[in-house]
Amino acid sequence: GRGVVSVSETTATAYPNIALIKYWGKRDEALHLPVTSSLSLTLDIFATVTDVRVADDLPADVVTTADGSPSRAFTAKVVAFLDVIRGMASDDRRARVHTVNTGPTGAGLASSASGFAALAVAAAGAYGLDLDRRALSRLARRGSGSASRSIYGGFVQWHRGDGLDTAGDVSSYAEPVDAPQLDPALVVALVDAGEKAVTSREAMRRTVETSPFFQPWVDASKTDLHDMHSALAAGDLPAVGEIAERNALGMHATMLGARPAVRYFAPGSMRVLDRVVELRAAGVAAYATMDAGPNVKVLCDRRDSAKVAAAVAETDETMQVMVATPGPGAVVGGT
Ligand code: 2P0
Repeated sequence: GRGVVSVSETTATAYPNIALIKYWGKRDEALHLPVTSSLSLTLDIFATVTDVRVADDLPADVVTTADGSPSRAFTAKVVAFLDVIRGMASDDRRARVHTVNTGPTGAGLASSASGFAALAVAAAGAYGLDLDRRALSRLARRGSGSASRSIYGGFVQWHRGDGLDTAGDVSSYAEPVDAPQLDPALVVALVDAGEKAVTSREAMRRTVETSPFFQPWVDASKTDLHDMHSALAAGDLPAVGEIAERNALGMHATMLGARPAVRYFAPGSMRVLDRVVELRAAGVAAYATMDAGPNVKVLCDRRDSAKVAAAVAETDETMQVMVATPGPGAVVGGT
């Protein structure tokens, strides 16, 4: 240095998103280019707040979380992500990253989506990159595919994009999808808030490489996405829910077909899925979706959310049940 330490710091907040049309499988592992396009709803709970402080007197990146220091694997992902940003900014300085997650980590509740969306916004700011939303969504994708969607609030589509390398990277971004007539809620049933046994990254890879059911789901997903756009535009919640549920269960079927199989369903998940079927039989429009973990999220109208939450909670008195509604995109600043 020149005897003066230069420091720049940015804090950002982002929320998780839950996919109604899932992202499952990559066509490029390094750039996180997906096999399919996906569509999600950003939530208003479980925010991640991340602070990035760049200083030229730091010998190495330092990553901390609310409960101390994170796993080696998490730190390695953050450092790799910062390397991408340093390349874009032509800036070699190291950074101190502090991240606070208000939701459970690694339990299929999209902590990596809120985490890398917040990190993308905070690190872009701290390294002085002036990026628009689309560029931020492409950047967040480099940390975790689903993070591209958490740059925006509400309903969001992440385009698979075309081609590989630069062409793929440029065309695989997220953008918001309008659904002005819908007033949805997602009831989140925390069947098990612990860390999952198989990471989604490993589970995806195994599914793509070994499951005979993967390609049929990819084909079906195209139809699901098309139908989902019609349902969102029409404000047809039962149609949105039916499409989301079939897409999610189909994704889990691809995993059950992997060798060895990947199974995220737990007994408690099944009880919630049964309860959702009972709710529908009783005339309540409620539809389930599940990600890379045993937790179940139930899509319904906001007016039905208390009733749905109570019905879901009855399946296990010890289980935590939360009601989420559409949340905002990633922003600079704390909560
Ligand atoms: C999704 N999931 O669309 C799907 C559905 C889980 C099940 O995106 O490898 O953490 O970092 O790109 O984004 C979770 O995978 O995976 C995920 P990487 P990510 O939300």
